[in-house]
Amino acid sequence: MLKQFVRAVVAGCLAAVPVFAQPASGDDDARMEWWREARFGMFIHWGLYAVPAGEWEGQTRHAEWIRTTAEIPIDTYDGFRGEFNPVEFDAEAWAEMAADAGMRYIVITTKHHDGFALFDSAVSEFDIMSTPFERDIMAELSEATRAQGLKMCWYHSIMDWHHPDYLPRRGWEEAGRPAGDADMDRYVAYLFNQVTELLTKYGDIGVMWFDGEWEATWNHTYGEALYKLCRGLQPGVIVNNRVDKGRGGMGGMSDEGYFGDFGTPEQTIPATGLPGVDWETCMTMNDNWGYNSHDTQWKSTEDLVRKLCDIASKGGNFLLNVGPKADGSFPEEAIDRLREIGDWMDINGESIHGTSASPFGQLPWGRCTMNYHGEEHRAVTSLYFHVFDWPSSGVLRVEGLGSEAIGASLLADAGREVGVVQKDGVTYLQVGTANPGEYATVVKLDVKGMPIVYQAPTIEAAAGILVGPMEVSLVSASPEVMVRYTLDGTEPTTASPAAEGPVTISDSCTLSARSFHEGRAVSTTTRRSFRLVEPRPGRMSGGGESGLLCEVYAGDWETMPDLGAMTPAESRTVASVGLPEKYARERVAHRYTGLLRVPADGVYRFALTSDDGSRLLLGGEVVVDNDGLHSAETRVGVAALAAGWHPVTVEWFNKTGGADLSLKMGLVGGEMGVVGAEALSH
Ligand code: FHN
Repeated sequence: MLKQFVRAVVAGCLAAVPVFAQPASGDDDARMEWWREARFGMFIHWGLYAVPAGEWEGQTRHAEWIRTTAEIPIDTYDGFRGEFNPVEFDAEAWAEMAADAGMRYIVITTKHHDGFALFDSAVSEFDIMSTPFERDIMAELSEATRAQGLKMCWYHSIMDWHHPDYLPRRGWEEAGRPAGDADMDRYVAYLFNQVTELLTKYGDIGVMWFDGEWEATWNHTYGEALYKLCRGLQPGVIVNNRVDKGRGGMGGMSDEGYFGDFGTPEQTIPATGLPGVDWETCMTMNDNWGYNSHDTQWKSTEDLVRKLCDIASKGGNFLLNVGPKADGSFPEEAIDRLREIGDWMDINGESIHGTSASPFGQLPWGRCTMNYHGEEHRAVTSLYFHVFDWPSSGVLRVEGLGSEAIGASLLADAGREVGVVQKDGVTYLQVGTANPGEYATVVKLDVKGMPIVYQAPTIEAAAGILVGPMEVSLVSASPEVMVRYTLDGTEPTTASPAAEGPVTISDSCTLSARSFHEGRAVSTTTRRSFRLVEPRPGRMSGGGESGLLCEVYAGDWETMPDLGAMTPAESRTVASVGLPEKYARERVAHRYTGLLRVPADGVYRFALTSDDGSRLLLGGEVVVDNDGLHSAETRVGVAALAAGWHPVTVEWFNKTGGADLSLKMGLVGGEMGVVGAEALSH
């Protein structure tokens, strides 16, 4: 019955005209309210992979990916079920540690990529009930979580290395586990079955946190159907952007037109928040999601608290991970950090929960969050300054605040009053030389109404180098201010020229810009240096043949190797930089060499996209470095080039999983286009 029901749902959704229908924003706001208020949650990665605990055949750097990274045959891996008996598992203790740490929701892996379900699934034997433990962990944890007033949320992997219908197989196990009559639609029905179980058997669920969406067999149609399945089963549930295909790599934010209620930056914090965009950074406490008994790289409590402040100051949520051991206990190092974070949150939690992003730009000494207490509370805004670097002078300087201060206090010192002086666009908080707090000491400043902040101008230019006259824009986010500037690095004054539009520079200089309002400076000064350079000369003629030489190497790398010093396994001529359609080779590297034609003197921008690492060299100099293990990410570089042919090298490697490579170029300020065969020779 359930299978027919889900097939009908899938058919219904899959048959639906693909529309980018999003629920009305009013519904969205109500649905997202608890999540936006929460700001802080616990991630839990737990499953059979905790049994080997990161070690296999003498290698100790595995974790939740161990079945793939250690190439463990499926029958051997399934055997871990017999050893999975977490007698120390205590749902109440887990939920209490999360609540005491100031976390407001828990996201746990109901099924990770290995396919093992931590819940009692009616549609799979590969679940917790086939272990000696035989208890529905998700049932126990959801009850304990709600008892602590927290939201229970499910992580669920789309990618599945166990189900016979999931495609693709891992490259290394294709021979031993052929795809046979695997049917992805049949797998999707299975996936929908389990998601239906998770959203019908365990009460109110806060978030469906999907993952493993990046393989080519998952697509936007499936993603839309899955999003609608979740919302249809629990209309109030929140679904992350990994349900669909719109996630931009580990940077995590969503492309337009895809489903998902929030972006999911992973192991990284965006440089700035994005107004009106919901996002959550997920991060490990050490280096691994799943438990690794050898991993001692624990982040300090100070580092974790400051990350929480940084994320909240940008309007994001922090999902901090714990990887429990196979016996069901948390690692002691995690317990210690949760307790210490909780001690800090006991004093400073109001500066995190229910706050919104800072109205300031970068603050040199720390971060800021805010909470506007609407008209019913005398229209007051509380500004929370998280001070990382305590002022030795005993006076904290806040630039650019145009609002009238009401009063200030120190959360860490039982609300001790703090003197406030406002003069010439600067607010001085007399906090005293002794820092009463730890990790990030919070100074609370109440101001009248919504905060007025004069942002320092931004200096927008196509590049930091020029080969001739170049326009530079001086932009302030505060419409009512006048931007004045100097070109010699000195502080702008009311006598300095005003930027009535773009400023043209023709030589090396240090441009300084500052905001002025009603005849006085109201912001800090922004500075940026520019260099006049000679374009690198090119050769008058190209090579004999169109395209590039591509040399192919085999190896297992985590960062770009020195391919030039290695012997290629094969080489061929290719039209341009890139990979064949559906290219899925793993543990491979390419080195493209030849000449690139530049049509005219100028400063050129190059965009290099790759999964995994890559780099671009021109004339032997690195112009773009996009090295490292990552999903498809784009890095940009610039070079001043004269018309002619320039020696070009592109190097790329893929460890495992997805593969991607492309190169675009264009004059700075102009359109970028794929570098085609017509511009390449060797
Ligand atoms: O491959 C997974 C990984 O194991 C872990 O679950 C993280 C956490 O978000 N997500 C994927 C990597 O992006």
